[in-house]
Amino acid sequence: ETTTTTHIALFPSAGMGHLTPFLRLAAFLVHHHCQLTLITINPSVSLAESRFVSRFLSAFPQVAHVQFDLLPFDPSTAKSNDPFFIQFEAIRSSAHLLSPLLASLSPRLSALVYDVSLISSVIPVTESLHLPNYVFFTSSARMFSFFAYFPAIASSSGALDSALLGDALKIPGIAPIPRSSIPPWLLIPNSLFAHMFSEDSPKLTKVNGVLINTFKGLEPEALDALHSRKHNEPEFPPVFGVGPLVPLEFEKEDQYSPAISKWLDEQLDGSVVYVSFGSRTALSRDQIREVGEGLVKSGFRFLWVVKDKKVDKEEDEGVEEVVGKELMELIKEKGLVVKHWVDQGEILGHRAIGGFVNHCGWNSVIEAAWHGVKMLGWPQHGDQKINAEVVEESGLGMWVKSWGWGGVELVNGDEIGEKVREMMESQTLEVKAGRVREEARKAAEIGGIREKMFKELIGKMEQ
Ligand code: BUP
Repeated sequence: ETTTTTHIALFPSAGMGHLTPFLRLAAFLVHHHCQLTLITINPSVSLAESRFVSRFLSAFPQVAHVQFDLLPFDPSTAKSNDPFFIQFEAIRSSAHLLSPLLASLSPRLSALVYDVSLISSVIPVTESLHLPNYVFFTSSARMFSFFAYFPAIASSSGALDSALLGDALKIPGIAPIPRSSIPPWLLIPNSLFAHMFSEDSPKLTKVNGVLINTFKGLEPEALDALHSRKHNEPEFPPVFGVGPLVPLEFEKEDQYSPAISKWLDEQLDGSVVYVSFGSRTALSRDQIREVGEGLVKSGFRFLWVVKDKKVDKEEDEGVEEVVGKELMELIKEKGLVVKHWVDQGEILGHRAIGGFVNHCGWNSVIEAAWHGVKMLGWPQHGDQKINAEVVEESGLGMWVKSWGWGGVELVNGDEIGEKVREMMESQTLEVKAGRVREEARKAAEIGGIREKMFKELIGKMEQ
């Protein structure tokens, strides 16, 4: 019988894309006999987040839970009008309150694991408490390479220096990042992300370790470069590829799953396209309708999750109103369209799913890799084009470079239909995605690289 000695506090940030991998990480740490305290932000931005936390806590009663109450924050002072990013700023400005909270936890903490968006505000706290701090980077290793290299190419305004950038950003050890793939915010002086990257990245020297939800079979290039320090400073912390962090039992959503499973059960193997742009991307009404037309034109059956508002609490219209009555009639014959949270893990694992049209949010990429479902990436914002490059390079899928960032230019239905068909009909992609699945399964085996990484990480925390 192993005794529990390592007490770790976890501090995730806003949005399901951040919370999901954190709670999966938590489940693995419990499995490795760590004692945990989960700190959650009160109030949360979306309903999906509070529901997810409740499900986690009822499945893991041994995990202690502390709510972190944010100080009042005036959104008009924020550098963004996106509710999730406003929350990032609100958390950053309340972070000093963590100090008494962490100091009061018992037994004494071995480490704090926190979201990458909080580096500058958390470090003073962990320094004052002499508490080892670990950053969970909730995107790809390729994106982390970019983050770690950022100070070398930023101008004094914090944004990327256009003159230094040229057509592509050359970071030693990884394939160049084309200018068009750089998150647009980072080219805008004093934007929230330019500010965060330029403030936070140099502070990596004060971080004890970085966790990334990835594995060598998916991202050999970036992980090798990071481990051999081809572009990160020697004094930067070690990187732990703790992935694949995949959907777990506690996540199961029962409310709508039976209807979706029933529909999928009636379809042929590999015949259905699953379409979702993640938890916080609402396409414009016009773009939604083009997507619908494209799916109908592709000739394939489809399961499509529509989002009309960034924040789920604000969704107030029915699917028919959003998609349009006429289109809905056409869709009904070929597809299932829903406007609620679905169990994505279960869907991607269903034998009927043959392809995934997705924005390349990193969790979705990992989930597609886990099930070997080939992807048509359609990056919308932020890190997603850099993630799409990983999707293509690994063989998991394809993406269309001429489709711009989300909301900039309308992509028409004909083109969408054509690309969906190309992806669905590609045998090559199917074989390659199958290989990525094998790599993911190998990494997750008992005695595999994921377990090795967890052991190394916990060993370091125990020192
Ligand atoms: Br929508 C939706 N069901 O209906 P990403 C999402 N998910 O399980 P994002 C569901 O949320 P960021 C749904 O499986 C994934 O684990 C999905 O994270 C799950 O994208 C997660 O894929 C979404 O990283 O976050 O939400 O855009 O922008 O932070 O990448």
